[in-house]
Amino acid sequence: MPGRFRIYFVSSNEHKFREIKLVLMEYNISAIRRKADLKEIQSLDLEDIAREKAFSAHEIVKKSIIVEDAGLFIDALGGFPGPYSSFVQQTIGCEGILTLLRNKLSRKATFKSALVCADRNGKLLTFLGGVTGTISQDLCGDHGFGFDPIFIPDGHRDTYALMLDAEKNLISHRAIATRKFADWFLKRQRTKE
Ligand code: ITT
Repeated sequence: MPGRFRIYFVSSNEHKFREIKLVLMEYNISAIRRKADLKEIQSLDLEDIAREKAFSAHEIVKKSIIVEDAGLFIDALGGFPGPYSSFVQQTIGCEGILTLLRNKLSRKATFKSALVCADRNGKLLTFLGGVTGTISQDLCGDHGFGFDPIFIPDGHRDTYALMLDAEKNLISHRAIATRKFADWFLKRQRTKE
């Protein structure tokens, strides 16, 4: 059943869309996907990257939109791959990260998400989410995407890839940012009514 409210989610990534859509359904908000490979600026700050993406997405869609930028920040690698997560996933992948961590004492990492909403007039608002965890010794699990098979969130024994979307959505960096957005969005709709 379609939600009472609608928002466009602009992304090239089907997995991110599925996760965000599921969270927003809880708030009666329908996420509609617009596929676009948005230009990404070079920055060490996910928020800056997401805001630029939101600006470009709004130029294309010309309606209220959300975009999201996420990255895995590994302590022993000085925060790498962080904003370079997409490139690193496409090149050395999860196995490459495990190789880089061989012999490292710390396997601590943080998954971060920056979700940016551009309203109808192009005004930008940012919502952040983060989850700390550890990098597993081996790849584990078939669900999800990207670095899911090697990230174990704190307080859990399983990697993200051993969780179904609905389970990952109870705790993930993306779900935290998305829930912050949904709370703000619904509050704004109520003040309009
Ligand atoms: P957009 O078009 O929305 O930008 P993208 O795939 O480039 O899609 P991001 O820049 O947000 O998405 O993420 C960069 C990469 O980080 C992504 O391709 C994955 O490899 C990895 N990643 C992001 N979120 C993840 C998650 O929840 N679980 C596992 N890997 C993730």
